[in-house]
Amino acid sequence: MHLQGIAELLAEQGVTLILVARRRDKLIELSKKLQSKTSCYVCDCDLADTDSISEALDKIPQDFANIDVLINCAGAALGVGPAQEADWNDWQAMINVNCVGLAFITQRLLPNMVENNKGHVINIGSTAGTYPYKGGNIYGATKAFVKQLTLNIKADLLGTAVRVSNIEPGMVSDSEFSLVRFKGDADKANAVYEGIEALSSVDLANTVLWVLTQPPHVNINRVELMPINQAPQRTAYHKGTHKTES
Ligand code: 8X3
Repeated sequence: MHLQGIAELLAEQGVTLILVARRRDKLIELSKKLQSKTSCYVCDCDLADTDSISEALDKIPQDFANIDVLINCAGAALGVGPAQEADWNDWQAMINVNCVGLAFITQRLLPNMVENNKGHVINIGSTAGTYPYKGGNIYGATKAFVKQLTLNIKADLLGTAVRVSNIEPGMVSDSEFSLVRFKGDADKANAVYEGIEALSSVDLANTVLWVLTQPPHVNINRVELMPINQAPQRTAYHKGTHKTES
């Protein structure tokens, strides 16, 4: 998961962390790994469910409550089929976690940052939010939402020292992203990256750290990164006849 690579790099810097995700056992395992470097609070909640997020945020202990960096790195792609064959439940799940959950937690934490005049919201978007591809349908649309929300929040933050950034990676191979997209079919998930040295969660974490450590007057609005072996797709075309009603 992206969370792990980012948390590990920030722990190296001694940053106090709140680890937020659904699976408590995984979070505890990660926090144990990081405990020699920093203090971590484990906050298990379902980022697709605003009640669950709200309840979890309300339980954050006082020592951790002054949150000045929010990294929205949860997100999912489900399915690779065309829009006309999509399962609505997959679309709803992507909208819930990639858009609703992200917007909700951001909206909850932003007022404190503005009040303190200190903070940074870093969203993990995707190149899919800019470049369309076959089967990208709602996933790309949710990431376009994240990109535009970032830029619009930037406009609202004018006059404050709070920063907001969108990091937009292309293919990242060492997370569960592809496995989730192919619904657990590891062969199909791995085949996507065969012959490509894809980005890693370390590359992503390095980008987060770079964005975060710019001088206070510098706001990185967007960073787009791809493996050397990936490029934005050319405009698609179809040769031959198109289907018409007879
Ligand atoms: C994922 C980017 O190109 O694997 O956010 O769909 S891609």
